[in-house]
Amino acid sequence: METNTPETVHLNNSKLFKIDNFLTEACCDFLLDVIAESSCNFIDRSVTSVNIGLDGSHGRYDSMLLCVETFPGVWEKFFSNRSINGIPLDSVMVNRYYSGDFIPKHRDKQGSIFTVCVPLQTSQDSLIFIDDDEQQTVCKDIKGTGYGFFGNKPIHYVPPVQQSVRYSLVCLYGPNTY
Ligand SMILES: O=C(O)CCC(=O)C(=O)O
Ligand SMILES: [Fe+2]
Repeated sequence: METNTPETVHLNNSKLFKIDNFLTEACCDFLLDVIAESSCNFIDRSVTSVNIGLDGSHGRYDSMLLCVETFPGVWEKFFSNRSINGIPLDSVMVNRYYSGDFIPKHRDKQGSIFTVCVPLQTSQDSLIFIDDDEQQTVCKDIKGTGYGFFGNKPIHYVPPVQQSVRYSLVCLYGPNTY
């Protein structure tokens, strides 16, 4: 984000929140170019650092770490000095899903305080949250919109992706243990 301004969110009961224009379209396009040039940095999450589902199943997607150490210029331009409710942005995982890739229903394992997921394209694909009453909140992919949650309790999943490729950022606020 060009302005690098801190952000404030108000938590509802389900601890989910939405941030419109978390990243501008131009920023998403810039990041898509960076990602296209960094293809060799992605790891296969079906075999390494597997995001194991509640039922023990494995998802299928790739990811790449974007942080001050790995991409200092990009970090400085778009991510440094960002915070939510005073908690600083620590690092960003870039997720890549090819058609049919998915993440099963899971709770995140990392210990971040806030997590904001940001699709880098608009499409029919989505991120879905499930609350304690089995109610689903479908977050359709809207380029640059942030879908956030507090803590690592919310159950969520990415249904099999329909696009030929889907990119999303997983922005982690607060000290992390991956
Ligand atoms: O790609 C997304 O929208 C969500 C990713 C996710 O839940 C995760 O990486 O744990
Ligand atoms: Fe997750």
